[in-house]
Amino acid sequence: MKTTYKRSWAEPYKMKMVELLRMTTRAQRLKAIREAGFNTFLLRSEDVYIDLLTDSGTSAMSDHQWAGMMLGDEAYAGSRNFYHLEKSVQDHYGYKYLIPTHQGRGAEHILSKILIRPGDVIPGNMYFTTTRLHQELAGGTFVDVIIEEAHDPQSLHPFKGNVDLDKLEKLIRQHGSERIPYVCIATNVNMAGGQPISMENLRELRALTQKHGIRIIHDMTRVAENAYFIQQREPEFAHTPIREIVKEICSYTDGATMSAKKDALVNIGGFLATNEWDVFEEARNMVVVYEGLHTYGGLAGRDMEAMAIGIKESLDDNHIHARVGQIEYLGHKMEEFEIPVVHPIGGHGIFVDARRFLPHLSQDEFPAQTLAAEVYLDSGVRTMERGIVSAGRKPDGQHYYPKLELVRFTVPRRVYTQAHMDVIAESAAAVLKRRNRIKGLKMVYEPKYLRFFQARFERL
Ligand code: PM9
Repeated sequence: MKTTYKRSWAEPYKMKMVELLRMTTRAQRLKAIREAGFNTFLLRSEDVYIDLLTDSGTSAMSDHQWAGMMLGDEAYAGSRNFYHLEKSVQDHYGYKYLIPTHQGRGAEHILSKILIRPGDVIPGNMYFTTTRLHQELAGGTFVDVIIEEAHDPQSLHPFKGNVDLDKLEKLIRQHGSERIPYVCIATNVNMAGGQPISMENLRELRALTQKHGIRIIHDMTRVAENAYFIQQREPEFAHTPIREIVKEICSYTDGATMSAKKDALVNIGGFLATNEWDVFEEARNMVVVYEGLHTYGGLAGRDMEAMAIGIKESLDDNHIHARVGQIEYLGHKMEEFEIPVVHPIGGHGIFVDARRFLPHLSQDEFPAQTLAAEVYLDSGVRTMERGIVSAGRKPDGQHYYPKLELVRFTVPRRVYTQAHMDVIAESAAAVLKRRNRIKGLKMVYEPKYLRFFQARFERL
């Protein structure tokens, strides 16, 4: 779907400092990617020109956030930055109780341990790697209840993050609501290509879960980007500010896990938020075992201060319009080069369909892993595999074979320019031109958990 925008957007900030990048030759990159076992996670960042591995912890902070870092109160207990963060979460998202954690998975770990009992089922709008693993480690089974369109890279559905309510209802009938501790709802679903859930769907989901007495836990890692799509695509919200849309989204949920390294514009940090006193009390006790005291949860005071300020900045309409505008610019550029991208264009990056890009490779030859390595080799642009390697293995040891076999060109917030976007699209186009000569990979080392981070490959 081509989004038409009437006037050019531009960033609502200017640059005060720059970070110099190292340019490399193809020979240097070949050596680097071989040493990295054809896994872009194992490259040294010094060997990367434009880093689109992730939007996680890679944002540029504002001068206000940096000034906030100087106000860090590094007391072991009761830091004033904790209280500022708590107020920021309450004011902007509306959740009552806050437990800071070192990052998103810290919150997932604690929440899963508290709410999931062995044999429980956790429905969700597509899996996320760390989230599902924590659910499984707590004895639960994740069940995907996202709409079918989400698994089709070419479907133009405007809200591919929506829950299929019939699927969910069937699951509730099958297992009983007592075996479903919560429905796990991600805003702007990462693994589907940064695709939003609609407010309409959320309202219906809320009504259904309330009927059955089931909680909704919100993975709010990219909630502001989701709010942008609601504003653009649901007529009721065309004139509603992003911050109000975000607050309404959160109001339909009972608690949240957050990786603040994305939307909230910080390099480290996350939290667990809940409206339930009992859950809070248990989490507050558990956080001291795994993360740190409940008023810092593994973070320095300065990091909590940067997060409190980042949350506010992330909900500014001009910020989010420029943020997603840059992604759309890159997406349209790629479309001009006929690169098979996931549609509609998502909120945090461009997802390239590796099955269509490299149709001669079977999924067992790791097309997305191969493509990520080839793009790096071409230009030093680092991307990430989001296909069979990321999906990992089922508890019974079999591979998950996801329908989506994607390479994610993830754009950090407030970091790169439009010219960088041009270079990125041109590099993908250069690889497309010689795609017939590209051979697949075989996995030669596979770690037990979250294998995509450290697996190693060789060329076939
Ligand atoms: N997401 C990403 O690059 C970083 C690590 S996985 C490659 O997309 C969601 C929707 C995420 C996410 C991390 C986490 C975990 C939870 N939910 O990385 O632990 O996208 O802060 O958050 C990554 P942490």
